[in-house]
Amino acid sequence: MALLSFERKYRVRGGTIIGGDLFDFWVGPFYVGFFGVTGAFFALLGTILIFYGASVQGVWNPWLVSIEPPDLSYGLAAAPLLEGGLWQIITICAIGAFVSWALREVEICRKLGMGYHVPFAFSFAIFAYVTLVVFRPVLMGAWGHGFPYGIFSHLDWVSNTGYAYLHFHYNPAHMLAVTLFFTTCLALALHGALILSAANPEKGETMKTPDHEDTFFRDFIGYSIGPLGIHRLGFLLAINAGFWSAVCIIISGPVWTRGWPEWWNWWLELPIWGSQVGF
Ligand code: UQ2
Repeated sequence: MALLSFERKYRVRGGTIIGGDLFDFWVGPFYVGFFGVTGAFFALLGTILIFYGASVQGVWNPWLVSIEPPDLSYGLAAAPLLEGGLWQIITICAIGAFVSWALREVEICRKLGMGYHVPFAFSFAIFAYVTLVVFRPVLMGAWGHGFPYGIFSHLDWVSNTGYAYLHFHYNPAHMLAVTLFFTTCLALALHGALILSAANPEKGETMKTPDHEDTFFRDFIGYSIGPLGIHRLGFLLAINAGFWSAVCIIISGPVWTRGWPEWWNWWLELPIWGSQVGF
């Protein structure tokens, strides 16, 4: 079906979760919907508040702008606007905008009669963010455990938080998450390269089909996961990378308070070693 006739067929009313027909329209190429309106509201308000914070601080170098969370002494209370309150409102705006974006994806899926795989996948990224700025701070008793909203300042936070556990790479969930991120890159590099090699031929030649793609990997390693399978694999690798990232930070503090290298003492404490080894 040509794009224009496809759009005439599927750019139709319905599929909204909330608001009925009220916001069920497009602005140019963009579907609006109730969640397009809430998303625009939260994104705009959050952005304005970041600029307001920058102006009060007199910091206009984009690398150095930073909206800091409240001091730990505020605990889980609301802080004054310029002492972390801005960070708290901006966090609400960010979550509001991210969730609106996911629900707008859901409405578009419903219009098209598609599965919810895209919003489901995006929800793992939202989950990882909310773990950093809500779940872990709440479990540790202070909003001050959230990260600051700034380019260099959030890097400092990551470094400091890592060193607070001596060597974060010894965190077993961090190991899993990193491995999943790298494997996601491997899978996408293989997939992108395979598709380009088959579907983007030299001038004058015709493109190859999935049979060629399968045959390449069968010749190469005796196995092809298949053109649908590679997307299932990529999806699983990516959502697990996000999920285990959230796990690796939520257990740092709320579950394990000492250095991560020490966690591995369970290995030395196994009762299988000779008496002269371990403890
Ligand atoms: C494949 C296939 C594709 C692909 C890729 C493979 C025709 C177009 C990349 C090969 C992938 C394999 C063998 C899995 C690799 C495993 C990991 C954990 C990275 O067979 O089908 O479709 O794009």
